[in-house]
Amino acid sequence: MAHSDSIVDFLLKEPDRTLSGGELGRRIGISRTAVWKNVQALQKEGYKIEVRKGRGYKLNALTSTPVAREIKRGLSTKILGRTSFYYEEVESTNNIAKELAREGSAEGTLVIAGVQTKGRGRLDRAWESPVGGIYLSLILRPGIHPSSIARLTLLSGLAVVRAVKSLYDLKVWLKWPNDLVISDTKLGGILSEMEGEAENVNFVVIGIGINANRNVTVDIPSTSIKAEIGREVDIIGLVQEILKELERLYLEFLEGSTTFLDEYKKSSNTLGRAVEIQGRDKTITGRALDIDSDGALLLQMSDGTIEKVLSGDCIHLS
Ligand code: BT5
Repeated sequence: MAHSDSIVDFLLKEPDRTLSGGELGRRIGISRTAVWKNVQALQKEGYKIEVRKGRGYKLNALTSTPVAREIKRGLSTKILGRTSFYYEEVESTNNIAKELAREGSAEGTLVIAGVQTKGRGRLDRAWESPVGGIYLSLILRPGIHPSSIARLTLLSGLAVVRAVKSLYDLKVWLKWPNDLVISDTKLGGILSEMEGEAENVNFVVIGIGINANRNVTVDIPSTSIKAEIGREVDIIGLVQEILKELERLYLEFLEGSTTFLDEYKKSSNTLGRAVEIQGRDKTITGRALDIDSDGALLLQMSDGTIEKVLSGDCIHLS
């Protein structure tokens, strides 16, 4: 355990006491100066540690920054987020997660950042990632056929819907294939990426971006949870809840369950609408009829035929 982790744990165990540097140092086996250096680092991470001259340290509040030790505290999952890495600033959490996955990092490894300087959407579009948002990526090793990965995008969206509903009683809708929206304004998005061979997936990285405490200005209408509920979001609590819900859904998915699909459909704001799907090669228009177990959108065309679409940008026309 890192010394800073021990300092937080000792201060947290005795919230009403002021613990001297000497006492903390003795308990952990480091010098008073080392204690002081660690306290300074913790303060920088956002921990409200009061320094009482000549007496010692008192913890007034934990940090709201999603550092690994706080994500882990009270985390109820068995796989997701058991190993986690927090960065104040990165280019893209998906890029780091992919590197870690290539080096063999365990399933469930979480990469989370305060800011992304090159956050990515699909097709290398930019994802605005200022401080105050949630930017996380998870490594999964589901051992599935590449064609099933679209389902993981749906599952991840559903996990966010469940988590935001349970913590904030706020309804998030899922715009096929990967948007999280509230009243047709974008709250977040999912970016699933995989590496593997034709028949087998080596790993999948699920990237989730959510405007939690910060609104962004982009080329489409967007919103944040804070703007919707009128108060600050507990980012650590929300991340833990998303991990809990996603793990539940993921384990069911691995057992072959497709029950999530009905729940997904109930949260879809695409179904039943006239839509335009802009694919790589063509754009088609039709009515969004259904979503199948592969995560594909079934479109009813004007001549009554059904087209199955696996990916593309979806524009709601009605
Ligand atoms: C997405 O792409 O919606 C997937 C976004 C995934 C972001 C996460 S953050 C953690 C992980 N690390 C990464 O680098 N990425 C993932 P797409 O459907 O292509 O939507 C991109 C479009 O959304 C942009 O072209 C803008 O129009 C809009 N946009 C950009 N930033 C936004 C934001 N913060 N909030 C709402 N809309 C945004």
